[in-house]
Amino acid sequence: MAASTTTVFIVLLSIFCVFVGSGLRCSAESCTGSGGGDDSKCAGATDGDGAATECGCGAATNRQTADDTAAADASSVPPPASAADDLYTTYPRTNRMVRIEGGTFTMGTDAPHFPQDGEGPARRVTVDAFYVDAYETSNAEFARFVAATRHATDAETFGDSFVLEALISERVKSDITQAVAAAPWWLPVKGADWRHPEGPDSDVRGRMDHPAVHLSWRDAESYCAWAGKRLPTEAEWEMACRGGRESRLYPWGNAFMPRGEHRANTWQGEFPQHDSGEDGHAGTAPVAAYPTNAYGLHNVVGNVWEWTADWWTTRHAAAPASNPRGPATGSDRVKKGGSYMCTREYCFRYRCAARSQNTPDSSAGNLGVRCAADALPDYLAQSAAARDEL
Ligand SMILES: [Ca+2]
Ligand SMILES: [Ca+2]
Repeated sequence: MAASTTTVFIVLLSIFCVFVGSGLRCSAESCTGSGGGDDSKCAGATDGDGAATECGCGAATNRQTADDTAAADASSVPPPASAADDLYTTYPRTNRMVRIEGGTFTMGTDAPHFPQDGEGPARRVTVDAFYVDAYETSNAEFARFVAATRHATDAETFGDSFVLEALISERVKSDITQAVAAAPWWLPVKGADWRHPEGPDSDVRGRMDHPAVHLSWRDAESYCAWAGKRLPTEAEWEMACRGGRESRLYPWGNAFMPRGEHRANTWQGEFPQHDSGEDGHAGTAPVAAYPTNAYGLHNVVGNVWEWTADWWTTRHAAAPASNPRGPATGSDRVKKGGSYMCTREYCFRYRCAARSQNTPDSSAGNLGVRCAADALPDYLAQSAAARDEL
C-alpha cells in the first residue's frame, strides 16, 4: 500500500486530536481525522444538546491520494477472480426503481444535531420528478456490473480500504502495523474490497443480497451509469428519504422505534467493540430488510451510507431553491443516511437531514450507493410492463 505510512500518520493524528484536543469520545463514523487537513473540526464540536460528540464525520476514511494518483489511473487492472461472479444469478433482482413525483419539501433542519455538518438551515427546495432505486445496491447487482465491465473498484486498485476494527480477524489484524492496530475504530486493511468486506479472509458468499460496500464515489458513479441511472443529488436523496413527511427526523417519523419496532439497521451495544444486533442485524442487513418508507424505499437511513452527486459544502442559502446541485467544485462528495455503525451516542446521522462527506476515491466497509434516474431505464420499464401483464 503506497500510502500506508501516510494513512497510519493520519489515523494516529486523528486519535491524538480526539483525545488530546478535547477529550471527545469518537467513533469510526464520528471521528474525522484530518484526512482533509482540517483539524478545526476536531475542537470542541458538540451536538444540539451541547454534549461533546463529534469531530466531523466520515473523513477519517478519506484516502490520501497524493502518492496514489498513478495507481488510481490503473483502470485496466482486472479484478481478481472470485466465486462471487457465479453467485449473483441465484438472487432476486433488487434494481427496481420508484418514481418520486416532483414537488417542494423542506430540506435540512433549523434544529441541527451537528451544525458543523451544515444540516441547516431548513429551506424550501423544489425538485423535478425523478426515479430512485428502492434498494441500496446489493452485492448481487454490483457483481453483475463487474461481470459485464470488469470494473476494478478504487479499493481493489489502491489495494486497501477501511474496515471497522471489531470486524477484522485476528490474523489480518496481525498484519497491520502495531501503531494502527492500537486504533480502536477504522483500520486500513490490505485486500479489503467489495468482495472481501472484512479483509482478504472474508467473502460475500451468503451476503449477495446485502449492500455492496467499499464503493468509492467513482465506483458508485460508474455503477449507476452502467445501469442506465445516475447518482441522486443530495436534494433528491433527502426528498426520497423523507417520504412525503415534512420536517421529521426519520423516513417514518420522529420516533426512532415506533411501537417498539426497529425500522433501520443501526448499532446496539458498546461501540465500537460489540454490535449486539438487537435490531436483527449485526453488521450489514439484506437490502430488502426492514419496512419501507411511504415512498417504498428500504434502508434509506442506516445499513450503509449512500453517495450523492453533490460536492460537499456546509454553507447553504436559506432562500428557496429549484433542483439544487451543490457547489460547482469541491474536494469531497456528500454521503447520506448513516450506517449500521451509527449509534445515538456516537454518530446520530441516521436522519434525513444528516450528512457527511468523503473524497471521491475513498471507500469503507459501510459505504455504498443507491442510484437515481430522470426516466426509468428501458429494461426496467419493459420488466415492469411484463409484470403488469401477469
Ligand atoms: Ca444493527
Ligand atoms: Ca442506507
